This record gives sequence, C-alpha cells and structure tokens, in this order.
Amino acid sequence: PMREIAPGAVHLPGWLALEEQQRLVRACRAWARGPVPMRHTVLPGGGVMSVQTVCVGWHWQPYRYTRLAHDVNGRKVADFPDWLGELGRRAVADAYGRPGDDYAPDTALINFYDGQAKMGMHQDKDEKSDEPVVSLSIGDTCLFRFGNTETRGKPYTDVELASGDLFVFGGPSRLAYHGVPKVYPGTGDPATGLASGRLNITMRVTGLR
Ligand code: MD5
Ligand code: FE
Repeated sequence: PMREIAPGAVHLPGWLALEEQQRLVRACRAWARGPVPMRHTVLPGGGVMSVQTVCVGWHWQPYRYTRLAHDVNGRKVADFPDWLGELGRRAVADAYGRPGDDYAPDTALINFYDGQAKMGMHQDKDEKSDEPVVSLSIGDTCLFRFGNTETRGKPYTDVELASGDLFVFGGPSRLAYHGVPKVYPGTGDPATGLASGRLNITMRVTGLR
C-alpha cells in the first residue's frame, strides 16, 4: 500500500525487508563509531539537539555541508557507499513509478532517537538541489508531522512512521516543514538488531562537488 500525503510526499509502509533493515542497522552502528562519531549536534545559538546524528558522504553541521567535520573532530566522514545509492534509486522508482536511475544521492544523515528525543518543525533547505529526500525508518514507531511550505504551524498531517517505512519527499513537498514530536518506546522489533530507539536514514543530493 502507498499513500500520497501531499503532492510529491509518498509514504510506503513496510517497504524495507527485515534483512535490509538489519543491514542498515549494522552499517549505522559502524558509522556511529567513526571516523566522525555520532553525537548530539550543537546549534549556532547554543541549543543541543536531542537526536544524535552521524553523516556519510558529506558532513552536515547547522546549516551547511562540509567534507570535514570541523565542529566534531576535523575528520573526513565515511564515503557514501554504492549500495546505499542503489537503495535510494529503488526507493524513488517505487515511490514515483518512474525510473530512479538518475537519482544520485551523495549524502546520508543518520538520526538516532532515544525515547525522549524529538525534532522540531523545520525545513531541509541546505541542499543546493531540488532532488527528492529519501527517508527510511527502523526501530521504534514515531509520530511524524508533515506540514506546509509556508509556516511551522498548521495545517499539518500527522503520520506514524514504523520500522521499515519509506517516505520520499520531492517536488512541491521538498521544502515542507516537518518534525518528529515523539517516539513510542518499546514498539520496535529487536530482530532488526536495534534493541531500543529509532533510526532514521535520509538520503539527499547536496548539489555540491
Ligand atoms: C526523521 N529527519 O525522522 C526526519 C525524517 C532530518 C529529518 O527531518 O532533517 O533529518 S526525514 C523528513 C524530511 C526530509 C526532507 C524533507 C521533508 C521531510 N519534507 O519535505 O517534509 O529523523
Ligand atoms: Fe528534516
């Protein structure tokens, strides 16, 4: 089953097979250790994000992409693997029913949510490309709030994102406000390899070289 939440915003529940979720959990666990460790990002105003983040391909720091993680340890992040790009192409093809062959994500942001973590309403506009964002969820279910392109507030649509769910944000939805008001602890299947919490992997095209 597939649901179009708004033009270009497509939710495919249960898209990712258990074996693929397990592979992603293993990969994220390795990336979380380094070369640039997973950490709570510190915002320019001094705030600290409750989610923990690690990047591959390009390092994201608020609010730009860099090759070196100047704000953490100055190291180069892990390369963006071919197999992840392949997964992104399959995701775009399945969500939009068009060949995804030309989709070439060059960065992934991996967010880990413990039971208390949230993400406030924001737009993802640090990418210099209008290509879609591919989002994969693993572990505990969360409440995902998909808003509008004009304001942080209403109208918005609340959607539960569970383990294995794919969400693709493109076209007119690419710059929509969105956030994660809560996660539901204990709702994930430990068979994914994740004993608790929620992982979200987003693939993006930075438009940088
Ligand atoms: C998450 N991550 O569950 C969310 C899901 C982030 C982030 O928001 O920036 O890491 S990805 C949702 C997303 C990405 C890009 C565009 C839109 C939604 N959108 O237009 O709604 O950790
Ligand atoms: Fe976002």
